[in-house]
Amino acid sequence: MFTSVERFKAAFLEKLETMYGKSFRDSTARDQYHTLGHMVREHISSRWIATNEKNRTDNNKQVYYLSIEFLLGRLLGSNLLNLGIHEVCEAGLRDLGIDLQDLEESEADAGLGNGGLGRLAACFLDSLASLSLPGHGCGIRYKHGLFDQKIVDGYQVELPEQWLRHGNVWEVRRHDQAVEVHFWGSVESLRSGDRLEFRHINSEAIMAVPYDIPVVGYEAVAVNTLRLWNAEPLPFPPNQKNVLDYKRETEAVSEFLYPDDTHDEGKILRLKQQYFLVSASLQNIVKQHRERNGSLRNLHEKIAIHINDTHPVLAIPELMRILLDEEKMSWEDAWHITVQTISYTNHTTLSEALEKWPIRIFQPLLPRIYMIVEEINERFCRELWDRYTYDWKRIEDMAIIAHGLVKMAHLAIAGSHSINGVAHIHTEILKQREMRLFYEFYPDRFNNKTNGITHRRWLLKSNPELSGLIADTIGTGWIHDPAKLQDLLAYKGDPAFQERFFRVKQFRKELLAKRIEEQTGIRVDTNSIFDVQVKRLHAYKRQLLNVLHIMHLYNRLKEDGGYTIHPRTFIFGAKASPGYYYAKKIIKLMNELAEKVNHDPQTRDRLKVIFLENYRVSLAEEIFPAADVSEQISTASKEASGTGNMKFMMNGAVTVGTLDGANVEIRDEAGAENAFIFGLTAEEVLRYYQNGGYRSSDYYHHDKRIKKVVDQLVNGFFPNADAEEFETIYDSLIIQNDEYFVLRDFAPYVDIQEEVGRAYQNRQRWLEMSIANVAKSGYFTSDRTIQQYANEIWGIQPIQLYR
Ligand code: DL6
Repeated sequence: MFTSVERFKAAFLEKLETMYGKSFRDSTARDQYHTLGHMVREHISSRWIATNEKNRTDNNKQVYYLSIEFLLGRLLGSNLLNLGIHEVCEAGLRDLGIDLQDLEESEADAGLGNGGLGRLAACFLDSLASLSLPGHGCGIRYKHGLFDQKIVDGYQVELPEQWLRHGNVWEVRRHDQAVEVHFWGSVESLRSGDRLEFRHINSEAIMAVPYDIPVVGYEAVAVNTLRLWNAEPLPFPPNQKNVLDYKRETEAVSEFLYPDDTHDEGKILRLKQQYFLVSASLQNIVKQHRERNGSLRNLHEKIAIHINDTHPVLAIPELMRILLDEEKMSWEDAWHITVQTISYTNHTTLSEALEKWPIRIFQPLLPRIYMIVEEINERFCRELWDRYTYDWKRIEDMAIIAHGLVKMAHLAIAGSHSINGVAHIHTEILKQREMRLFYEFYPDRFNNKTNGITHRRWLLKSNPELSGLIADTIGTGWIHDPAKLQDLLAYKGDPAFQERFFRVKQFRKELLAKRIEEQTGIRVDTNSIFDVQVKRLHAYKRQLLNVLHIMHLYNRLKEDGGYTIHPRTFIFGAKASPGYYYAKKIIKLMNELAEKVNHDPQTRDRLKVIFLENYRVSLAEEIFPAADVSEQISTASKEASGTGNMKFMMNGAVTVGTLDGANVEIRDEAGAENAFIFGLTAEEVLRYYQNGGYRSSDYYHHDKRIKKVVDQLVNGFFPNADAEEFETIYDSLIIQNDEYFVLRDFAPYVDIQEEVGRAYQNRQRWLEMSIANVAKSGYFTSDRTIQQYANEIWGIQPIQLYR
């Protein structure tokens, strides 16, 4: 049905009529989107079945990527691209008077994630399938993804997200593969010969029903599976529980991503979600393995299980439970298989982000799993004792259970054969500092896998204009091998190429300007520098440094009539976690600043501040191609990697950044002359943390520019905010000594931004920098990252499928 425009049109009209029982004339854009979606999914089916069949018959090693987040965004566009049927659909729909882009926009984003960690998981799925590697995702089918953000009077308001409201064309419910997951109850022990056996009794069971989404590789050789589990009640409530209570409590397990965990009830729910994901996935994996191999003895030779951060770390005790209690293995055999099967990625060095569960919550909810964790801990501590006898402090610091808490990162390290960081500097910080004791104990387990992004979504699909220009210039080899983007270096000084490159960027800036006007009513100047910071709102990411710099520019323009700058449009997009008070204040500050600056006749031609509400994958796809400047200004040592930085680079934005996360590798790849690096290094930051010696008030008192902007937070400078509105921010800088060194890095940031402004004035020079960034961005494809995981951690091979 996709082999010619005419066949496609006929099939589309027939499908629409049979699906909706109405004529094409009466159909809505949503009907048309669903029709096309169903056609595409049916088209995928035969490859999907063939891939599964091939995996079954070859009995080759497969990886399962367990993640609490999958930030997929929209799937129609990327599926059409990967299947190579975009053109035929576009042309056929055009003949019918339909704009394919409108249909794409009627798809809700699958926003089952918060930020980088979840989007990385989605990029990895795309790369696995595109490299024909047998790898599948396992996650939760949240009814509501990350909240929808509205800005009301400058404040963030959170609305429940509703991506499933109109159904999801991509998923297939597989009720036949449902499994039970057990909570609460107690553990009974019984002796069987010389073996003590354990049974989880009087538990409360719920049902995990899988919904499968096909993951289509580029040029669709392999179709892998993303399996999302939905929590549903069993037909009869366990333990005579009230039916309605049971239904409500069960459905809550897959209702929201990251439920509020300020109280115990929320903490229990989060832990339930984690076990739900892990238990359902493992039961399923093990069942398939048994069917193919008869026993679990060779599980680690056929299956790799990857845990994305610590949320799925209960995979370790759950696999032990299955091997011990169901397979009746010895502890030693079970442990060997478990460690060889499981690998773990750490995504943060922030200590507050490292999960720790109170025993009082863990033990009653998961009694058998807790017993196993206790045993793992005991054996682990015994090993530590053998090596570090009498070094009580070290053993206490490394223990998995200590001070009433279960430390999930410690469990992950003890139970995995591979532990990786996500950028070179991040891995080094893990090895030398945050996880130093573990690195000393298990030096061979630690390794680095610098993150990547799928160039198919983030260049080919989201920036067809630039992709077209690249293809015209160096051919299409880079689509399969993005390292070939390097061939563009030969053209970076070519005036004709530069001109075309410039026009592509201008075109994308026009498109974004339209979107901005639609959303905010503000018209921005596309000859201004589009200076963009889009990412989650967090103090360490230092959106505040950017804001203070804009306030400073505004002050200078007001004070000094002779001061000139190249006009700039500062664009922000960020969601703050609902309970994160400080982050929400920064959002209010950004919006108040926008209000002030955009309406001042003295400055508004040179400065604009835009806050784009509800930042999400589909909006990101419009933003990256239009950016001139990429703001990557986290406090050095705090950002594990960043992946937005790579998306900007691939679309020709020049980085203004600290030497943090993958910025270091971006600078190395692009060349120091093609990036604007400033501020404290990670070593300097860590030295300050260790030895003290930083006094933010010194910077406040000694730099008039700083004093002015910091005072403006609380002196009535913002007419719509009362004096207390930004007190928390003021206090964080002055009273609490500025934990993230915003004031320390202020002057270097102002200087580098002046350099940016000057560099932009030299159009040729700027274009050279921008082209060099695109040319050297190939390293950051997630295909490279996934190939490294496949070779160095998982030991998986491509499946041999023929078209
Ligand atoms: O590895 C993906 C992504 C990194 O690029 C970001 O630097 C890092 O902050 C993020 N980590 C998380 C985990 N929690 N925290 N904070 O989202 O992972």
